[in-house]
Amino acid sequence: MSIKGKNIKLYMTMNVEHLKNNIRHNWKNQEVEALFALPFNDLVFKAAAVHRENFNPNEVQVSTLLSIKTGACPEDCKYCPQSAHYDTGLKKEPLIDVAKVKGEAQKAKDAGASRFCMGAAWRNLNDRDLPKVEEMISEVKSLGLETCVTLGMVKKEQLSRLKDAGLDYYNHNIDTSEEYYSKIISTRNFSDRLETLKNINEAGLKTCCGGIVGMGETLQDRVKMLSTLANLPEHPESMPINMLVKIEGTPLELEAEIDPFDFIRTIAVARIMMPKSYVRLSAGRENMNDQMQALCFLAGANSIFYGEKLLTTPNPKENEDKKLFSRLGIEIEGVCKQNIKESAVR
Ligand code: SAM
Ligand code: DTB
Ligand code: SF4
Repeated sequence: MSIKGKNIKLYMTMNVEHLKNNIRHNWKNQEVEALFALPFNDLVFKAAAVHRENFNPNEVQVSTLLSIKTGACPEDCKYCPQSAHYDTGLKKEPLIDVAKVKGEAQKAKDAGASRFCMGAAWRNLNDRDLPKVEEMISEVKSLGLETCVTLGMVKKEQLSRLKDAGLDYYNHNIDTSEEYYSKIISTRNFSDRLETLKNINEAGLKTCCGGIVGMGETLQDRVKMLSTLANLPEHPESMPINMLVKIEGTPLELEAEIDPFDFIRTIAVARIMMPKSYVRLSAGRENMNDQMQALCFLAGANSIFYGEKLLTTPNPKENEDKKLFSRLGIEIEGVCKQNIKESAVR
């Protein structure tokens, strides 16, 4: 077959209505492997086709993060600067004041964020901290922002209270494949993660769940991680794909660099498998150039963390992201331009 003929065949198999509503929960690892094995251009083209059938490809949702309790975490996640098991030189901070959270949320809103995500270095949410977290959520919600928290393991009754306080999303990542999980974390197991995800879903909250790429996992681990996510009873509404931020003092400090194309492939496969999920280009953007980020957006990423800090590590400044968006003709989703205070992003 001529190259032209092959391209037409590829296009015919892609440009069909089923791309729109093809929500599947029965992905087989072999099929996912086959997606990863496609030539890069074919994979990105397919992912971009699915993306534009389901979203405006020139819009990106932006969320801002705030660490509400920093460091001294009892868990031993090998990637994390906040684990008490490693000496990363991080300054610990107890649960911060509600007024501080409100101030930071207002700044995030002024800079153009539509969602505010509060993260705590906890193994699980303790009932003792619940009232203060509820207050934080309702204050952020009252500013007209979407709310998200990531607080570790959480019970259904606690989630109902958070929902009543105005919570929209709960972030809880599976991080990697079930098989690789015990190589990365020993203080909890993969089924603990799935149990919490079940609680989130049953409490009627939106799920934000994804993972980390570049922790020394194999291609099979990436395949299995994405299959687990896609085969959940419902696809997570929001799916952060983090590129490992290598932190001095953690066991993954000297991990080998991931090939940027392999990272982009992971985004593309996630987009194809979960057509209606927001795939977030998450941690690691400080180590990505503009071209790599542009390819991630082409491959179906349509959300970012926005603001110069993630939880404890740096992230590109808002004005850098705005410049990149402007060069790519990308608009921030759901935010009226007049609402973004110019002074807030300089
Ligand atoms: N303690 C809670 C938990 O682990 O679920 C919430 C906070 S924890 C910092 C949230 C997520 O941040 C982790 O699941 C992981 O995916 C991500 N993360 C932490 N450190 C990271 C790093 N160095 N590079 C990339 N992602 C990281
Ligand atoms: C997610 O998947 N990535 C964010 C958010 N969810 C909570 C956290 C990234 C943390 C990167 C390391 C740090 O800044 O501490
Ligand atoms: Fe603690 Fe979460 Fe970091 Fe693991 S990822 S050490 S649970 S803060």
